[in-house]
Amino acid sequence: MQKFIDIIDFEIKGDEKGSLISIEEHINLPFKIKRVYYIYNTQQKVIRGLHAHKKLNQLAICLNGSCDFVLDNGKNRETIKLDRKDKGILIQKNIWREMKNFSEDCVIMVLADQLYDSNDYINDYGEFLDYINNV
Ligand code: T46
Repeated sequence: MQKFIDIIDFEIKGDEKGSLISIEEHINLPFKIKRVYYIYNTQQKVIRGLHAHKKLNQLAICLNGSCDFVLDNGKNRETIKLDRKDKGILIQKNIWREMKNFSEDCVIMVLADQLYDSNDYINDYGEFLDYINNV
C-alpha cells in the first residue's frame, strides 16, 4: 500500500523539572507555521472533520486525552489513535479526514501552513474523489 500517512515522533527534552517538546519549522516540522488552533470540549458521539483541503497542510498533536483520526487518500483509509503528547500526525492537502471517539478531556492542537480559508474546504466525499482524480 502506498504510504500516505506521516507520523512524527517528537523528542522529549526532559530534565528533572519535567518534560518539554519543541516544534521548530523546517527542523522537526516540514512547513512554516501560519496558524495554530486547538480543539477541545468535543461531545463524545460527535464526528468532526468530514472534509479535505485543497492547499492546507497541518500537523495535529493530542495534548490531552485521546481521539481517532481517520485519513483517506481516495484509495486507502487508515485510522490512527492520537493519545500522546510526543506524537504528531501530518495531514497533507488532498486527504479526507474524520475525527471521532473523543475522550471527554481531549485537546488537539493543530499547526497549519495557511491562514483560515473556508474556500479551501471540500465538504463532500464524492466531490473530494472527483477533485483528487483531476489534480
Ligand atoms: C481540520 C481539522 C483537523 C475558524 O474560524 N478558524 C479556524 O482556524 C478554524 C480551524 C475553524 N474556524 C471555525 C469554522 C467553524 O465555524 O470554527 C468552527 C469549527 O470548525 P470546523 O467545523 O471546521 O472544525 P473541525 O474540527 O471539523 O475541523 C478542523 C479544521 O477546520 C480543519 O481544517 O483539518 O480540524
